[in-house]
Amino acid sequence: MIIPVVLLSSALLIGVSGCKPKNAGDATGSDVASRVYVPPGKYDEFYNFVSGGFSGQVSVYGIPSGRLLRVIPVFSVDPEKGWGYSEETKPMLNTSHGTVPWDDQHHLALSQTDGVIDGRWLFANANNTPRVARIDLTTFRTSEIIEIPNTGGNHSSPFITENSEYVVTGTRFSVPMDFEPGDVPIESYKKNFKGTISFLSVAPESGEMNIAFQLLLPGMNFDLSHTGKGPSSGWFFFSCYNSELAHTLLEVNASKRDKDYILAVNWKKAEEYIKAGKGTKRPAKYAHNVYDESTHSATSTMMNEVTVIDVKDFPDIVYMIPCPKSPHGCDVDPTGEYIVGSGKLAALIPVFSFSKIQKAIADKAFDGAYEGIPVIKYEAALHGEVTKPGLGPLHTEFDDKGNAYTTFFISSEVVKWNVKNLNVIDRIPTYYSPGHLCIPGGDTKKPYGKYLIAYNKITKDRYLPTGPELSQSAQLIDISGEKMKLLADYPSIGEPHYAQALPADLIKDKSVKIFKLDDNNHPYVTKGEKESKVVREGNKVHVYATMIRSHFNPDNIEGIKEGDEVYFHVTNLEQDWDVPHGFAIKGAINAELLVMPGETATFKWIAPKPGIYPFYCTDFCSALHQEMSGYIRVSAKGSSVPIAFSLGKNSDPEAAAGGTPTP
Ligand code: K7E
Ligand code: CUA
Repeated sequence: MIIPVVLLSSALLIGVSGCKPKNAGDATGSDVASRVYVPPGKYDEFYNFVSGGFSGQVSVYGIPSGRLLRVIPVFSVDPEKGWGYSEETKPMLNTSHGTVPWDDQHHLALSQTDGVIDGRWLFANANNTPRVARIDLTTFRTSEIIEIPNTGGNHSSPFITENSEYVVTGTRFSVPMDFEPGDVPIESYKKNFKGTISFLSVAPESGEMNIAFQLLLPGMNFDLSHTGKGPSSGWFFFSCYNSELAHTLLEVNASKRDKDYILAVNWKKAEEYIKAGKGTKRPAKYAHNVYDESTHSATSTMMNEVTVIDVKDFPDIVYMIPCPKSPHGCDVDPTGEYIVGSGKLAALIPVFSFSKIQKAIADKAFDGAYEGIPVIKYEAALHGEVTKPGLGPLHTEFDDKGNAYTTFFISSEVVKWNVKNLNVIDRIPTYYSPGHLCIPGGDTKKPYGKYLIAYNKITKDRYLPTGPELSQSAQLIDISGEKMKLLADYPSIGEPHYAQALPADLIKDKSVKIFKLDDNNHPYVTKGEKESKVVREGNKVHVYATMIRSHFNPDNIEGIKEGDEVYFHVTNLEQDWDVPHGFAIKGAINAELLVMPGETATFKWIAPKPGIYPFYCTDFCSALHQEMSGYIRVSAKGSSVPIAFSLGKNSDPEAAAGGTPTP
């Protein structure tokens, strides 16, 4: 039995709990606990990378246990890890608008080789201030963030081609282009607002991204996309809504037409035009931020040009395929032949055939044009429709046996259907209103069809109440048999949208354990305690400090004057796995630093009013962690207290044991 969420919530309001779906008790079945139980000391089978939505971060879970392994800071500052607070990481959040400390993170794409997840990088989008990040899967840290110009909301992003040639993004909001006047009446939408799709090249070795080219399109809203593969290699598919080109009350005005579109892009063709010099260079301002593992520091470069192709002038790059009612998910099956469009308001799911699309293009089976782009006849592109699948289809992933799994937001369920014959095979309720779902490898040539995770938007009665806000809920579903089986519920960080997963064996042994101190090329590194020092340069003071269990060197610092700009460059000398040290100063208008073994990080501090300021290590690093601390003396501006720094130079000379006293 399927309960629309509206009914369900009203039932909850009047205290009726007896209308839960009949099989809600499934997850308590006797063998279920053992399916998700990962005994102490054992590893999970899959890494699951989950978008953080309005948290701006990416979280990493183990599957099947549902254990949270790590939160990777990406687009939002993270005081826990000093992300965006240390001098080294501040440039990562730079944009053409200045420092942006937050974003909304929806989609993730793992790098691929020949259409199969290769375990090198994870790409993530920032929806609000358009950006794409690359996370290195050896360090589990963000290595690069690039801003996307001529874009109003980077939602249809990032999606990746089969050999990671390009990370592809599409704008959610059409906007006037950056190289044209922006101060135009909103009413002039149809004339002045344009949509764009961007192709970011990914360097094969380093993974470094660059905006290779952008396609200029009519002012629609691009929603989601996926790459072609196998036979559809070289093509990319985007769902579009607001073909009405409305600019107000989109809820009504962008839902008028019976059909919107899937945009089929022949990116190989576009690439040819670019190589032949057919693109136009346009001014654009966007930040390209790169974190260097050798200097443990990021740099931000402001870029000033982008190459664009107006598809009006190159009509064989793009084609439109009508798709019922505000399509959201746009998913390509593992064979690359079938493209699934999920109309949020549609009562069926259309499945398009790539070979039919090709035939339709060859035969010119067009139904006129949309803003100059040929529209392929719906029937000519259609493989078939899944009829009566459920209400509010959003997203589809695939298993390794020819089945598709679609989430239904309104009817709160996941529905399994056969891609070839389009018959519904099974359905399972979710709690409640799922958005995306994830099957490890479920959008690649090689799905690992064992588990499915549904990311639910509404949690209501699933967990102990925690005030007005409940954590969003993930649900792990066993898809190894004919029938789906609910295995577990677990809370998630932020609001997950898309997620990706890969077999743990693919990357777990490549995970970095320490940074080699010898390879640390940070300009302010201190490679041994003897090199610790404090250097004044005008009103700037550089503290070259070290950390090792369980002291700082130096730990007594004097001669700092009110208003000085003090930079604490702290190097963690440890060369052991899992021994970070932290750094915090009383009253500092900053977050802590959390410094990994072999790494240097910098804490900027404007010396406040005269007095004594304790600092300490924030990460419990040894039995004597509580002793890992120090004092800074701040003197008045005109004071003659000289710079002095020491470790172990106690006031009672008898008690001064060990350390490296410095005059
Ligand atoms: Cu459906 Cu932003 Cu991919 Cu959310 S989106 S659910
Ligand atoms: Cu170092 Cu606690």
